[in-house]
Amino acid sequence: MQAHDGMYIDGAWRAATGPDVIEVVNPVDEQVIGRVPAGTVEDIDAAVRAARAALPAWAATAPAERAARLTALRDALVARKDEIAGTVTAELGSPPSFSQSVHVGLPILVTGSYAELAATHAFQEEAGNSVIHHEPVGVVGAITPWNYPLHQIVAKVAPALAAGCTVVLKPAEDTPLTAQSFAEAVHDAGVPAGVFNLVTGLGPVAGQALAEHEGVDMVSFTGSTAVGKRIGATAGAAVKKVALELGGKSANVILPSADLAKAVNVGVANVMSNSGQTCSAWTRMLVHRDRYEEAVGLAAAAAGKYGDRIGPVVNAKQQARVRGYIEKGVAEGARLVTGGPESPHERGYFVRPTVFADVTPEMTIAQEEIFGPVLSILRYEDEEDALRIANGTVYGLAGAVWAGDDAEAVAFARKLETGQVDINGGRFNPLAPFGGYKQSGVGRELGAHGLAEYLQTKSLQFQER
Ligand code: TXE
Repeated sequence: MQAHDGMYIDGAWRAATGPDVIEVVNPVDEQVIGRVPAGTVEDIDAAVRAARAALPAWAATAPAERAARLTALRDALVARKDEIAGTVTAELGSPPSFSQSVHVGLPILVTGSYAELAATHAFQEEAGNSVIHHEPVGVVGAITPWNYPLHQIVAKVAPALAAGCTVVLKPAEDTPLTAQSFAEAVHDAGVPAGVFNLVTGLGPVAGQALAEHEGVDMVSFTGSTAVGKRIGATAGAAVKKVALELGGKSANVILPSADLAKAVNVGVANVMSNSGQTCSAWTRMLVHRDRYEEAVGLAAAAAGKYGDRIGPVVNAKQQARVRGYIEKGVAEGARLVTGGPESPHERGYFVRPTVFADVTPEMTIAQEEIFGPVLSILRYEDEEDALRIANGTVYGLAGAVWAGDDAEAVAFARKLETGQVDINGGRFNPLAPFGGYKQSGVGRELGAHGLAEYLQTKSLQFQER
């Protein structure tokens, strides 16, 4: 695949300062499909300087101008839709139709929503004798993962630009080609030089240098809880603003009055989607004991339908990690209903769609994020028990509640310690804030709340108003 051998800094592709490269591998056939430069501390420094230099002018633009650039960015993404979807499929191994509809379709929606929000958001308000201004935080260091390569970038860059911030992006090692296509779309959109900068590279080198850089006012990170905690600690020590979107172990609570077949089928599809590499995936299905075996049968049938037609996970390390969790589930006494740790193909990082029954809340597979196509089905005695199990992990990112009517599901959802709940199936809303309770993170992405993360407030007091 076509790859740039430099960094996008100050509106142009510049030669990288170091000799190292990162090989990008197609997880379906393990072939190298491209090489990008591994950024150094110097590359990060150059990008941060460019972002700082561009900040005063961009922060001072009228919101309508920022809205116009974001509309142009959405149009540029639409124009490159096929190209980017092909790149995501090549880097991540996801099926082409899913790359089109979700991996590129959602970021287009989100970019459009921020074009509108930039134009309509109240950047100024009044309270008594004060006028309150919502001003950009400054230079944002964005560090993103590979699981939704374009969406994770857009969920940070679009609100940051809408707010009037400038950005340095360090994307995941596994999916840098999508990030390069995004940089080209930003360029096509006429976003001024230095407002958006891209440095590809390794997390512990380029990522860490970005998180620690004194010229960065805010770090926005999505990734593992372990790295997120470190970034949070570093940012805290430097009194720097931070947004963290970390892991999840979300519960799909099926109350006795629910349409069981629908709840189970949608639940299985949710876990298998993107080969299970979704932080908000409903990886724990909670079913009342009276309908438990019926649900297990339905889940096995639904998972079985995938056969081997599920995409791979992103790399060999993730494959080994997911298989390790499946082995642990068996070792700890869970009942393997379908799937298993063996690879279905000789080549590629595939994992079989796997369903476990008789999973108890303290088991490792019920507590830790697996990030693969693995569903755990747990049994509950009554609603109180269901709530205790659902809230009984360190995470709180998403979840689902199914009941005979929405009101009953809502009453239960209000008691869940989690940032987003789908009621009787739900539907994606680019304006709904997304983010975690507990160790799932700090801050929110998407919609007006996502925009507010990139703003700080200044109040002006008058004697009379
Ligand atoms: O994540 P990392 P990995 C979870 C999921 C997965 C696990 C490991 O459970 O199995 O994390 O995935 C950059 N300073 N999620 O190893 O390492 C890195 O280069 C600064 C959940 O891929 O956290 C990449 O850009 N940056 C998640 C980004 O952090 C550093 C999505 C994420 O990589 C760094 C992905 C450092 N010291 C994984 N080390 C979600 N919440 O959606 C790494 N990075």
